[in-house]
Amino acid sequence: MATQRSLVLLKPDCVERRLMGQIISRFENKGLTIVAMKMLRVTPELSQKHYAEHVSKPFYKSLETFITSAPVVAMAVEGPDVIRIIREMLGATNGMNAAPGTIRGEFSSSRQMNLVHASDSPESAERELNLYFNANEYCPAKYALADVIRAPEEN
Ligand code: 3AN
Repeated sequence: MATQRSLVLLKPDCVERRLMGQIISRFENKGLTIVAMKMLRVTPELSQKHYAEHVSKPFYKSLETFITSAPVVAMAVEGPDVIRIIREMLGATNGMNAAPGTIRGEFSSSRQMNLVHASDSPESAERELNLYFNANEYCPAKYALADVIRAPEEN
């Protein structure tokens, strides 16, 4: 299974609701590896780049107002098939439709305030990670317990 990296953003609602720890714990408990992390304020310019596919849509202004409204936490999360796994852990975009047990299913009842963003393809991940991180901000490491999380051939 190919090791991938995904951009995960804890959005303003996640930070303001003090849910950061609970959400990060889910990724750690799953055995995924955080290889970069920072808190920042998304600017309108960064929002327009991040949501390039949505900029011309009627809901974009509201989306930009929301994503720039409070700090976010950006993370690069690494692991085998991690892009699919994290999207499944998040659940459907609209918290009202997200399955119980998923992050949005447990914590969100909104389409906009859906707590977490994660890359939806390897191409998106590369583009999005480059928006938030420089090459020298990654801290890859082999953790002591790696061998009890997955067998070597599963990585
Ligand atoms: P996801 O966060 O699951 O990747 P995207 O990328 O389709 O979902 O949408 C990003 C954000 O854009 C959503 N969190 C939501 O706030 C907003 N959005 C997407 N589609 C709509 C829509 N039809 N109406 C209003 N807002 C939308």
